[in-house]
Amino acid sequence: MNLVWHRGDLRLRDHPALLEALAQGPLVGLVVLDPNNLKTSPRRRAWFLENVRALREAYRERGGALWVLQGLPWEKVPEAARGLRAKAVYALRSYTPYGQYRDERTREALPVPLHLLPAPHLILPDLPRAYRVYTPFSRNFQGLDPPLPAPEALPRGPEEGEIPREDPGLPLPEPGEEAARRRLWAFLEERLSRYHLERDRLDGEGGSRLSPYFALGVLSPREAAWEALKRGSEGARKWVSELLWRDFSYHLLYHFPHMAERALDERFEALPWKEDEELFQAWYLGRTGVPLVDAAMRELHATGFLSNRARMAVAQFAVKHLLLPWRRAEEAFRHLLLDGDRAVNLQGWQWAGGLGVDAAPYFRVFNLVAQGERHDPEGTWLRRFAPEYPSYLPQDPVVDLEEARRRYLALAKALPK
Ligand code: FAD
Ligand code: IRF
Repeated sequence: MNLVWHRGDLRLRDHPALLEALAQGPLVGLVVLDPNNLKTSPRRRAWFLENVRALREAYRERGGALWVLQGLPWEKVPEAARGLRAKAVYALRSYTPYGQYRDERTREALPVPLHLLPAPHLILPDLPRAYRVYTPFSRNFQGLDPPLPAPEALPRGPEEGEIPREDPGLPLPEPGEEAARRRLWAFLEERLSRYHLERDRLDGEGGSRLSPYFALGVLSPREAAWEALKRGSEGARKWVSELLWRDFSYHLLYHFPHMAERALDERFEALPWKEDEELFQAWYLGRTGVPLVDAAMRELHATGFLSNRARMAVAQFAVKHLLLPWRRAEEAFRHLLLDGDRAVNLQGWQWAGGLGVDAAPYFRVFNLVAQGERHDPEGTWLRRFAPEYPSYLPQDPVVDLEEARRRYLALAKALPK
């Protein structure tokens, strides 16, 4: 008997560890509900739990069994291994700081080997060379191995553990691998070829909305990229380049773990960040008087999703115009997102905020009126989420956009070279 330990890979397809274990004989799947991962918002806990439930169903449909235990992995994985007399534990390697710590600690506590296989990234995060700029990083992409099929049948085994229910407080997308794949297929057929033209829409309808699935590994990014590249349009290449941004995020955090706490370019830590609770709440709740920012933050609270354009705008506004302590804002923002992911969100914030990721020049500051008019030309998105505004012009804003822009530029210019 072997154990296949699922973590951020709640799927059966394109899963090297599952196939490797299957080749060895009988197996049981395992998810550990880890308090270190689950101290987040109810919506995110619920999204994780519902996808675990879907994974258990997928195991059952193939005749297999998924154990779900609650507690610390370095206690629960050895417990499961002993209970099942497992010969080994198989999992996909994690590259995040906590994931690496957890896996080492679990390895030490296990009476049997822990085999960590490379996860199907487009570019493995642990390249020997560390890049801070996306384009040279992306040149490491050398095509893809074809995705692996899901096992048609799984060996029978005992099932153990309840999956708790949690009220997410908002409607969730349909969980599970089959739902993710239906969405992928619809996107590939209906929108992929126009992706490069539509991806900046503020309503997010130009994109795939697959990020909540990618965040939990319900869908394999390698499989998604493989399917897109088969279709080979300009839209497909652009879409795959966004999946590479995802891997770039893991790469950055792997090589520069300090960016979880400080700006990648640490000089920016010296900006006069404003510990102003009222200002923070105005931003967080979407009451800044800047229509684009307010619509975005309210959409995020209501739905757990936001387009990339809107994310860039609200993050940049928080960092550059408001000088809010960016770590706190980044964290609060992440707990609202169903796709919230530490590595990707940190990259997004530090890129949009000009804090050292990529070649994003600090002096680029969005015009939040023009952005709204350009990327929501009919104003439908604005009317939906912030209907009190007749246009993208600020109304009694917490800061004057132009003044705040100049203040930020002067501060940034004065930083030591
Ligand atoms: P699509 O446009 O269909 O792209 C396909 C996939 O590529 C996405 O699902 C996602 O996995 C990946 N991707 C797309 N854009 C990016 C990007 N800029 N960086 C990294 N990966 C990308 N994405 C998250 O998944 N989790 C986060 O916590 C997160 N936080 C962000 C914070 C900020 C400030 C910014 C600017 C971006 C953030 N992003 C985050 C990236 C991006 O906004 C979302 O992945 C995207 O909007 C999701 O929509 P989609 O699935 O329709 O993407
Ligand atoms: N992985 C686990 O093994 N156990 C859990 O309880 C997890 N809960 C999560 C909740 C949310 C909202 C997300 C991800 C998880 N993950 C859990 C996946 C982790 O990201 C993954 O384990 C990673 O390796 C830890 I989003 O850094």
